[in-house]
Amino acid sequence: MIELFPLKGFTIGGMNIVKKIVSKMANSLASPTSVLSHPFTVAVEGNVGSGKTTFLNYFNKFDNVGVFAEPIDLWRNCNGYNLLDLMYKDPKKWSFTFQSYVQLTMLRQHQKKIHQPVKLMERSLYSARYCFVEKMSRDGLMAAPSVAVIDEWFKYITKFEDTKVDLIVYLKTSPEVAYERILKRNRSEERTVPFEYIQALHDIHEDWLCRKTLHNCVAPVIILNADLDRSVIEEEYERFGPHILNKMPLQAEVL
Ligand code: TTP
Ligand code: MG
Repeated sequence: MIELFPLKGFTIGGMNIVKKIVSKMANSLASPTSVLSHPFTVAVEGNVGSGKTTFLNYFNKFDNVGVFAEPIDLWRNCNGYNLLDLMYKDPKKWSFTFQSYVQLTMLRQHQKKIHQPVKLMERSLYSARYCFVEKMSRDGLMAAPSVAVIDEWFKYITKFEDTKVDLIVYLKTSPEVAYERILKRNRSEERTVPFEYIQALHDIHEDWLCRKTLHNCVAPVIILNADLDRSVIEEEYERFGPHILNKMPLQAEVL
């Protein structure tokens, strides 16, 4: 330890007590392993194409925020298999496999430890279950026994692991805008996604996060107008910045 200033202290049983305390404090401040057990955790939710990644990129510049983008690269390459592509090509066959892997990789995101006091995640275990598995189940693309297995894992994980979300930021888009963005970015796996799918996912997000009629809304929700163009969207982010960075408690009117 670097001696910042000379300390005399006093001695008990051959130990200089003041030096010992200062040394402990300095070590705990400098230690690269000083992680927080539960950072203020913000899940960024919203339809496919709502701009979650753009939102995360904006908040990445703050020193006190740890940002976790969705593990889509893993979904595209699970031991050489593109599960996202398989799921869109043959959803009846692959939805369960895909959603099982989504659930595992999202759990890992929840478990990741950080040094910053705020953790910003693109999606969560919750939207995977409450929006996507929900949709696949409604459409008969995932059979009831498969949904039951996903649910058993979901219940076990959320009971025994720290998957707590403290705030949800809902990037609300109209389905038309989300669909236009999906077409524009042209992700190869998403080429066959019809507008009706995006419309239905929108309704499910709305039921879950706005109307609160579907499943369990696990945290307070901030709703942003994510239809806004990229050129002005940062103003919308900044409006809610203090809440997202946990610097201002939420007032009822923004919920
Ligand atoms: P999103 O999780 O919505 O991510 P995105 O990058 O498309 O969103 P944004 O533009 O707002 O950044 O979806 C990624 C892809 O994965 C999309 O094709 C939908 C699919 N998906 C599922 O099928 N099941 C799931 O559980 C999740 C989380 C995504
Ligand atoms: Mg994204």
